[in-house]
Amino acid sequence: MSKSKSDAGGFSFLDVLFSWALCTLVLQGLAVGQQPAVGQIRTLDLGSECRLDVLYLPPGEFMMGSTAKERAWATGIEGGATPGTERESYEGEARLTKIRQGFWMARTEVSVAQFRRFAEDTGYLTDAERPGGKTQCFNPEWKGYRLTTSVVHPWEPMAGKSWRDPNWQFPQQENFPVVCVSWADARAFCRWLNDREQAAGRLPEGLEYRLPTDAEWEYACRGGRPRANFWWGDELEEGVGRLNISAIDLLPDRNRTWPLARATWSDGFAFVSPVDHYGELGRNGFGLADMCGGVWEVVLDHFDPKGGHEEPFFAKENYRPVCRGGNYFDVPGNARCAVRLGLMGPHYSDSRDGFRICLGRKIAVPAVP
Ligand SMILES: [Ca+2]
Repeated sequence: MSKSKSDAGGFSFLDVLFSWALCTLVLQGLAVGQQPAVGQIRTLDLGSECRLDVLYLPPGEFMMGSTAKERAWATGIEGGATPGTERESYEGEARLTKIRQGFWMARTEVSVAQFRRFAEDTGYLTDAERPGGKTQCFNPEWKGYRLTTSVVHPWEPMAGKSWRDPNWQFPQQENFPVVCVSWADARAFCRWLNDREQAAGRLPEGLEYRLPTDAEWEYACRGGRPRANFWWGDELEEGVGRLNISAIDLLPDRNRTWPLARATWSDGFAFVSPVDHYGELGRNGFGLADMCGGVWEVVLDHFDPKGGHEEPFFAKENYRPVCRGGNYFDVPGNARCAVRLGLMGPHYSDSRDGFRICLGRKIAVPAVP
């Protein structure tokens, strides 16, 4: 049989249609391939056998902020937060918020070991370590609140203390979250990561390592679940074995717990705990650990007392970074997904405050004195 003209070399309509369909599928496949799978892990090698995992979070939307019912719970018997303060109003009313671009969030708060790699590699001195620097640390002479007479706060500004020695009454550990670092220090850590990854040709086009925005943080904290007090739901009791807050844990060398403790179980630590200590049970729907409790996590935005913004918010003065998630010393009402506070300033640090990094779209941050 002789071949028809189209078989021999020309293209029939069906050939063209088939090629177009194949081409479209391949292009779609490439586009899909560019989107990492949810929960996909990138492991950063920080040198000296120190690593840092970031997990992919897809674009999405969530309800940011809290409801009147939630805020009433927070300041009630179980939540334990102080009624009558402005604090809960900082969360804003629950509103639909969009995360338009996926990003990679660190599984844990930055650890002492990870921060040490940065400090050793660059010789960087944190705000607390510079001449005249101070950081807020626990005062071991502290007797209690004396709420009926005068409030005596357990944390005081101290010189000579830093992330290397946050004045714990026990040895600092490499797997603790780093604390006593400021917003400026956290951003310097991110710059180091960017430089390092860029030099190694590992920094993805159009992305940067940075602090997550206020909205990205809360989206990440909620772990893809409907709005609730905590990432696992509304019930405090379901937090057993999931987080480190003020619970039934004796203070070092004392036969007492934090006086305002409300969690009715032992989480194992009166002060800081190792990152990801609670393993699978302590990880949310996105696989992120210690989003509630542990240490406060400073984010990129400046503080707007009316609530967090979908797009990052930067003030023209009063540069007060936002911190999220509560810490080991907080009552349950102050360690919810919606909780946010403004720090004193970009150079302020505290042994209850640390940070977590992400890899996301580039965001221009105005220069801050
Ligand atoms: Ca935390």
